[in-house]
Amino acid sequence: MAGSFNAEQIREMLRAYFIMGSVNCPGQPAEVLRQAIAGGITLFQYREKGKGALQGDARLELARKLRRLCRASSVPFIVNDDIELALAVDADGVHVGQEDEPASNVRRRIGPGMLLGVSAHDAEEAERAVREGADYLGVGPIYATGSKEDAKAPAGPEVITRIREAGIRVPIVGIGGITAGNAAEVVRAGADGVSVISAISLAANPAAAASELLDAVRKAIFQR
Ligand code: TPS
Repeated sequence: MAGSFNAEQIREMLRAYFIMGSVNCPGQPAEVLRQAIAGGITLFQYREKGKGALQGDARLELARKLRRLCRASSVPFIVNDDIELALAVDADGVHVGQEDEPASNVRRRIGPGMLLGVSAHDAEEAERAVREGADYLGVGPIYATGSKEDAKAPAGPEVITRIREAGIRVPIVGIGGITAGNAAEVVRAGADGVSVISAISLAANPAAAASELLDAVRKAIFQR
């Protein structure tokens, strides 16, 4: 468990979780993030991955810039799959997938105070992640996604219901093809919030997209 945040705070952070790197943005990443923050995102993950991803100094420089934007608005900042980078920019946490460094190693390296998120595709992976120190799970892809090259087949919101039925109570965010239009069914299946790349990064108006997403999630949680 991350020392700095309790489970209730983490659930609140997961309501509208935006993920992005330079590859996901048609324009300036910092401008997209600035607008997403204005629209009310509750958590941000810097994910510099895929074809054309920045390396070295450019990667560190963009991480620093986005980290600064988040800090100025008190939006917690997570780094995807790069512990050194997370430590270098004083991130609030790290997110890793099943093919990345094992969660137990990551927990050892980041200590108890930083958030650890782990991707899980079923109850077995979810249980192991929690045992190894995950504070929250990213479950998906729920729907078809064009933002992850090695994504598995869409599992539908039912995968979250099955994980809940297995007795797993940690904070969960659904991910993969989620929009303001289908976010409610993900929350009804048992998620605390939703995580998106393209629904915000490719929106003509990222602020409006973020705000609509947050609204849809809050309404669904209120009605649950
Ligand atoms: C919290 N992941 C699964 S599907 C996907 C990603 C990046 C693409 C979504 O894009 N859970 C968390 N962070 C992660 N990085 C993953 C899972 C892995 P779109 O919303 O455009 O479909």
